[in-house]
Amino acid sequence: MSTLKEKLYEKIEEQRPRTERLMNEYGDIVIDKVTIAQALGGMRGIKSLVTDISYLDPNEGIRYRGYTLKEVFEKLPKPKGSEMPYVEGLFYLLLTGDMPTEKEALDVVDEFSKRRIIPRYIYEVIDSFPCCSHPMTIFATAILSMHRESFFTKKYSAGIHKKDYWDPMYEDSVNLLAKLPEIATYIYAKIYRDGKRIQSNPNLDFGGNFAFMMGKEKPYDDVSRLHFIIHSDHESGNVSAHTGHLVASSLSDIYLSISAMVNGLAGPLHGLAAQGVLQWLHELVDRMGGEKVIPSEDEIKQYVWETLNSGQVIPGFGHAVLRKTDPRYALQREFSLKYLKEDPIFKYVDILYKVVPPILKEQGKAKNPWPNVDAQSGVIQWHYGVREYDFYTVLFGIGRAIGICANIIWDRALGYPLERPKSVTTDMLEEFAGIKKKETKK
Ligand code: CMX
Repeated sequence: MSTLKEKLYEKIEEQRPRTERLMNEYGDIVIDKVTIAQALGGMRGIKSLVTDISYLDPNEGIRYRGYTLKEVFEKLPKPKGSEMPYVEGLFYLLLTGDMPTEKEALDVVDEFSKRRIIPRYIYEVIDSFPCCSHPMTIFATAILSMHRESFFTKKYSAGIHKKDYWDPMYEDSVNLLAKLPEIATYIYAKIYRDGKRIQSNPNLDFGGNFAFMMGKEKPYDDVSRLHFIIHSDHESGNVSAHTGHLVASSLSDIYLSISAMVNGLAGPLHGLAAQGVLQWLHELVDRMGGEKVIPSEDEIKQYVWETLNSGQVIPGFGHAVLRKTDPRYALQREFSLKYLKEDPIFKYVDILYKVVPPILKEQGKAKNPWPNVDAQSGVIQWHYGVREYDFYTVLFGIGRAIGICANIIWDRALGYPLERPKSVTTDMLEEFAGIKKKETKK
């Protein structure tokens, strides 16, 4: 058994009695109520999911296993000469709740490296897509097609005790996560580089190997580590995490679950906003007459108002839970101020940071006028030469898969059941509201 798996097993044994006690002895304690507005309004804020992997405070932002992002970046072990930590160390932290030592992180690097090679048919699946297919569609399908590799599915058919479900889910998760950089970079090569792919380097870590296969020099390896780590988890209720958890709750394996989560991430109100920001910015750049012309604040204000007045959202701003600037945005901004200060597109993003929040406040609709993670991620990719913005959400998906796999392994370890909330009809809501009498059926 790997060190990580052994540690995980210890943690599962510690955690199970806590969950069982809460369920068996305190199951009737009320933790929330549900209003009509919440039932009609996308279940905002209803406390009905449990995860220990991360917690999102509306004002402070995300914490992974109790650590702020700043602490995560300070404390996780880093490859020599790199500013950003091993992504594999983050997986260790998310799964076990313990900050890994360098050796523990390197064990995971080794485990991922051994499992990185993708089956041949995946290349054929990717190659079979017609031109103009969106990379997220290809990414989701490639993951889905690996369902046949599922160790969990085989074990389940053969008969496995419920308490052991987490074990093959762990194996499937590591098998899948280790392959995501290869799958994504093959898609990138196929769509944007005439199929000219760079083979992986088994001596590199997750972020380093990704940069290598993208054909990028330093510091793109750190850009990749930063990107994957900040996108990995955002508690359980966001569309991608919730989709992954929901699908896995029917005991669908990790390939089915992660493919489904990728589809949720591909929507413009969620991960696709990373692409949306750059698309929207380039419309402005074109209008200004090119990147070299930096618009005035007034010109940008006018553009923002035009977007709002045409009934569209400003991509990269607002959030369903956060009520302050997203710390994931702040971290990327800090990186950009260090490395991209003179980048013309960053200058646009910088002006937007000043201009958009007061406008959204003045408009008075968005509950959170501040920027989210997607407002900054694309400009960094753009700066380092990844200019095909359709691809940005795939990068988000690689990161997000790490957190969701950790969550799903724990779902199985703690025996979380099939998810099945109850629906009501509009008539019933009107009866709750007292505006309609309950009709008795004759
Ligand atoms: N621009 C314009 N209007 C916005 C807005 C924005 N950036 N953010 C919210 N609003 C509007 C909503 O569309 C909604 O309008 P209606 O009442 O007409 O429906 C109103 O303000 C209230 O929305 P809210 O409660 O503040 O926000 P929601 O929880 O409904 O939605 C989110 C959250 C992220 C979908 C929304 O802020 C948005 O559309 N942002 C732009 C897209 C984006 O950046 N998405 C990425 C989020 C991060 C991620 O998941 O990757």
